[in-house]
Amino acid sequence: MADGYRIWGAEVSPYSVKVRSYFRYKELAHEWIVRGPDNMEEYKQYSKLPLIPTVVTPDDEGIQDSTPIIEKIEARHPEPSIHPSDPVASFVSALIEEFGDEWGNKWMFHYRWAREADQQSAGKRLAAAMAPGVEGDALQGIVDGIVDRMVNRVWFVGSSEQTAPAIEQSFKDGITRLDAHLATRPFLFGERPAFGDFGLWGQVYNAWTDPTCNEIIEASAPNVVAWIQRMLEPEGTGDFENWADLSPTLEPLLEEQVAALFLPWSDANSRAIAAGSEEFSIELPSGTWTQKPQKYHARSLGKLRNRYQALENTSLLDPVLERTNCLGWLSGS
Ligand SMILES: N[C@@H](CCC(=O)N[C@@H](CS)C(=O)NCC(=O)O)C(=O)O
Repeated sequence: MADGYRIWGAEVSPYSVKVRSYFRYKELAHEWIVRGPDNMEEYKQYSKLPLIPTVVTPDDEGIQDSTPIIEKIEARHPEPSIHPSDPVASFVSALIEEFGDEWGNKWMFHYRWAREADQQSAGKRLAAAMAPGVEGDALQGIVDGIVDRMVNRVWFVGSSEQTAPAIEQSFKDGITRLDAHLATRPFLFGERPAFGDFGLWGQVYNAWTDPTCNEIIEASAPNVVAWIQRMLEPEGTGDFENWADLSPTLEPLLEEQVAALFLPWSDANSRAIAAGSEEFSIELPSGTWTQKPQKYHARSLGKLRNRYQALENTSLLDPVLERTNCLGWLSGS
């Protein structure tokens, strides 16, 4: 039995750094293990799926999937809580966590593999972890293989010539909204990080490590830059804010990004999975969006809807969800 937790991950993996940021915030003893050839066999023993992060608990249980990982660890170590006590803020935090994981990932993944400079930058960092010590032409050969594989996989998250302008506009608009919101607070929900910070941050931080997104964020969003850096080793036990204080700058993000783009996309994706369709198309305000459905996201939308339906009293939450056009997508009405 080890003293602490072990996290298999990589700096280039948004879900891995999300979980690491959470462990750092909670001050839980852990070892960060960059998955590579030297530890692959051990990694496999604990991983049902070939994905990172994989967390191994002190009693030697392997757990995967960043959202359930955080939920499980939070149940074991509830203080300091990552869930605001204000019921509206608490649900919105979970909504933003899901938005970050699923839509923020489209931002990051699309930009990372769309342009030569980003492909090479990420390809080199991935290759360095996969083949430590390899240099020169041999390293470039690995980079080229990675880039080729990833560029041919961007359709998986819905990135294509058709959707590229919509994804890039969504990223820029989202960053602008986040910057305004973070102008007067260190974290999305107040003086300490919430569930929503971790999910969204993993993606935005990774985007920031890539040249094109780095330039956009650095040029236009100083408060987002400060938050990106703060969330690497988050600290803070101050209070979460009430919804009344958060709403003026968070509701525009909910309305323009979560309700107008992400939830209709997620609902259409989930219907396509249920119908066994090979492909789905949806009209978003940014234009037609066509892609192959993503099974994992249908499950996570189901979990978010269950979270909403399990709430005993939604009298404060519903007007906010209604006003921002999120309600119908969550309540099924
Ligand atoms: N839903 C999972 C997604 C994990 C995931 O997609 N991980 C990616 C890296 S960010 C991965 O492991 N891809 C395959 C690989 O790198 O071998 C989570 O939240 O942990």
